[in-house]
Amino acid sequence: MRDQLSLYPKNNHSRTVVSLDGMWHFRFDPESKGETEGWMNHLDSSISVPVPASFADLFTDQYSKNYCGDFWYETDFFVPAKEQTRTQLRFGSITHRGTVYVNGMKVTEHEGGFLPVLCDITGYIRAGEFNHVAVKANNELSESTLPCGAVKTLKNGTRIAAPYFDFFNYSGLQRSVYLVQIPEEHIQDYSTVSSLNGKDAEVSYEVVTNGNHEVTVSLFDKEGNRVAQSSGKKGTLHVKDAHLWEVRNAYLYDIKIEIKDNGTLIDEYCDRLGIRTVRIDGTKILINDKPVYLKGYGKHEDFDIIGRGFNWPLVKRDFELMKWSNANCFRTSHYPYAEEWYQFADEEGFLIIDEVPAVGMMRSTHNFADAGMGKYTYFFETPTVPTLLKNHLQQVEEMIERDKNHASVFSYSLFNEPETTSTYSHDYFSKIFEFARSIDPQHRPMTGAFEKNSAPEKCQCYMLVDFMCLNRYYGWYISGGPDISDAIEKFHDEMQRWQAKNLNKPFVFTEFGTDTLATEHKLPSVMWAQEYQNEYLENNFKVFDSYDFIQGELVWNFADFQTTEGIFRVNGNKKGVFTRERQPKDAAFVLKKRWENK
Ligand code: BDP
Repeated sequence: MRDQLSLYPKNNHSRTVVSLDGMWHFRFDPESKGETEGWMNHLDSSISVPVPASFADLFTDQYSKNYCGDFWYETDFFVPAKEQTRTQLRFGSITHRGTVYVNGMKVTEHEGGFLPVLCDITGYIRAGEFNHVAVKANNELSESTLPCGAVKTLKNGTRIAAPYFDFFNYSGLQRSVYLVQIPEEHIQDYSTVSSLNGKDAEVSYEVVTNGNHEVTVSLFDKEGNRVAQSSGKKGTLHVKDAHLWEVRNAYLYDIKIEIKDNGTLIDEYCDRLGIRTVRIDGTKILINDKPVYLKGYGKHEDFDIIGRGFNWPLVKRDFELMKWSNANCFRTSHYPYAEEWYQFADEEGFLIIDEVPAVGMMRSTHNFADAGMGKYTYFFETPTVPTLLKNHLQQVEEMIERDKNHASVFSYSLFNEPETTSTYSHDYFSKIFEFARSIDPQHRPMTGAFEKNSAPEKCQCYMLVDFMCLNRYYGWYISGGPDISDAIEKFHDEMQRWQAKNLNKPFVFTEFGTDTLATEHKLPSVMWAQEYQNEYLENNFKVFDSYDFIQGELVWNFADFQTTEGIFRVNGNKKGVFTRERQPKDAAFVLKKRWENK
């Protein structure tokens, strides 16, 4: 078995982690000639760019911002000489795909831009010396890779992205890169599943190592007292009077896994562990057997200049704002985020719907508007589908592999707004759901976000999900402005049709919102003004509160974010409750008040 992605790099007695973040050399390769010209050995005429960051907003020219094709990064790194060691490079992500070369030799290739790339470089490096890493990355979109889109060639030959999704096609080395040294015999992976037994809890675990030495697993409370221990690669930790990880009241234990040879430490790995259960019971979502109503946001990894680049201060600020507004949940729309988001959510007691980058599964560059207009593009009836399915399954596997131990992750979302009205889509998604269910040790509820075309009478996929997630824009894309009273009637009409189906499943709104300019105020309200956003929200809340199977509301979006340019977007999508600079629009106070007592 290969080393798994769940082990976020950590320094300890047996492991050494060195950050390779900083300035790297960079070069666009529009003619894809880098490989034949040997750029993996040395990047001539390169410029310096920071890692982690998207490259798009670092520059002042259109060409660089919208560049679509191959591009290269390189840097030198020192490898400390150590006995009996495996050396790895771990990229938080390479967007959307990449080939990694060490000292000119190809080490690995990886498809998908939002999950880690782990390379064993032991056989490629010179220990005790400087070594060279080059990455050939590529950010083209197609209908056989995730997220879906196309590449458009302008008359002058320039290629640009044509996303079938509503966020800018940011790319590059957007997450941290680490050099990791671990012992030859080491912990490759672990997973845990908690169950409750009165006041006590049981944490069953499975550890994967590449050797036969003894494994011990211990659990420590916040004060550092060992509260449970077990040995063997599989076992159970019995925790008396367990402190549970509760929503917005997190308690984290430390789990310590050790491999020892007659008492001598070979390898260790420590992690935070929240004890909690997740269950759907009829129309209720239960965490630790208590119903929870989801309050929060669909988000993006998005900020000025850094694009989708990972940034701890931004994580901190976003959690402060979410807490201030009394939220308890967010969806990682529309791709798995950097791992640090999940670590912090574990600490802050936030629930996460973790989403795979299956977005744009309708052939349209105005997907968001077409989502409610009955458009049908035969997406799951084209020859690209087998490759798309392969990539989709791979990314579901890597996402669950990476995130399976986070207490915050209570559900996986396996799509956003695909076409779902054909038997082809049903066949496609049946395979995705069946696979996802078979690999999640915690058997979390699986879901996906449905657009309005997925109407109760037409949708062929709602039966696949454990709880329904609806993206609805009654009062924005449908009957907006002076027509808002029609919007509410239409909204009720749809909800009554769902109700009549008696699905006996929770429903969560994973998107609803209006584009709102932080500068605009008007009475009576007009679309795009802050007053309209508030009225729209209040109207939507009245609908939500009329059906007891509705168990959550995640507003679209937490903050304004960058998109492709177009007549629908004013320097990006402005549906943020907060501005892109993370300051509140008036709607933030409306939500804060509602969620205080919800
Ligand atoms: C939905 C998409 C989301 C868009 C949103 C919008 O899921 O990515 O940003 O609409 O239009 O269709 O704001």
